[in-house]
Amino acid sequence: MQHLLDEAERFLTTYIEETPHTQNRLNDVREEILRTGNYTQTTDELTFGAKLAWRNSNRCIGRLFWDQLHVIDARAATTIEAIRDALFHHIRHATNEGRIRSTITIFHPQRVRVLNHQLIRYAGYETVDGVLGDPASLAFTKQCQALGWTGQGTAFDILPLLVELDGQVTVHEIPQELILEVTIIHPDYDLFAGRDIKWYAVPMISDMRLEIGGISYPCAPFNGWYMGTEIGARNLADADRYNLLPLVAEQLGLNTSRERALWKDRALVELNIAVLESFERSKVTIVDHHTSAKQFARFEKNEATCGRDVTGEWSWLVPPMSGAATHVFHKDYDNALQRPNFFPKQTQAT
Ligand code: HEM
Ligand code: NRG
Repeated sequence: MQHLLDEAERFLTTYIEETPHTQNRLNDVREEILRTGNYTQTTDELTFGAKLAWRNSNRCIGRLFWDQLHVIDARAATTIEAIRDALFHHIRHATNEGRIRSTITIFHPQRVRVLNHQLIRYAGYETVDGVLGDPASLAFTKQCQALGWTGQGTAFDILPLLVELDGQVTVHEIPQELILEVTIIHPDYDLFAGRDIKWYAVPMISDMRLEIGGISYPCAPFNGWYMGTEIGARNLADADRYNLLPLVAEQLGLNTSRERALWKDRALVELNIAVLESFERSKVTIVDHHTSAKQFARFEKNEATCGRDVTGEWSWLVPPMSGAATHVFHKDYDNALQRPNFFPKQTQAT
């Protein structure tokens, strides 16, 4: 109770400080907590809180745009149909035919959960020839199959949504017309030997808990757009993901028998060029890591101007290729935790 009172007071004080003209709800909220042990935030408080949570996300290099977040209050969606429709609406609104809008949908704090890691993600299957699809999805894919779902068996099967309402889990296939994907094609080389390689347009994280003013929202899927390296230097490149560097290097005619020939590095560059060019040609929002780092520098400057300290987690902020070519590499960041924020699901509210 005292913890909730303190957190509510801290949040509402920040809200009033940063947005003058706002009605001071402190006394009402304090009274509500003392009377009921809880309080309900207004949609305005939710909106401001979600933006602050993004601003405080130490691992995120995309924070320049923290104030431009579309916040959808879906706390009233408490039937399975309403929840499913709100999730479909999020995907459609965020995707916006490629002109991606940063969006968060906030569901009822107690009754609703989504079990997916991201709203759109590819399945992974164990086969005799190794993993088919995304190895990161093996466990979740099994869970979907145990609930009766079967995929097509391609390397890029879109997983269904697993929605939990009052403890009951249901499976929902996402309509094909809501899913925007980009086929990855290099402008000059056939990188994949004719294989169809693609990625979905919008990363929509659905397994983090949003905390605002002492209230936890375990179901609050959010998205921005991709930084190219997330796809080109990690999802398609990591040895324990799609592991495409050996194929790309071979297609580029590189000598893969000597590490010091830097074939992985050369393959990475061309793969990342292919990702950025393909998104651009498909008119789907994406940012390269150099531009993203520059935008982050502007964020740091803006925050200093407002008299706020920027916290950050260096090992996540530095892009997974050409790190030292960005200013982020050459600075220290204080990884102090500020609230509101997003938390991995397991973490306690303390
Ligand atoms: C992490 C970029 C929007 C919250 C990240 C990462 C990148 C990134 C590159 C590191 C991911 C990784 O290494 O796996 C961007 C870009 C955005 C954007 C380019 C475009 C607008 C957002 C939004 C939110 C957000 C809208 C929330 C409202 C976070 C959080 C993490 C993160 C919480 C850490 C995730 C984790 O711990 O797994 N972002 N982001 N970002 N971002 Fe952003
Ligand atoms: N690396 C993950 C996505 C993590 C979040 N990245 C963002 N977030 N860009 C991947 O799927 O590759 N965002 O909200 O835009």
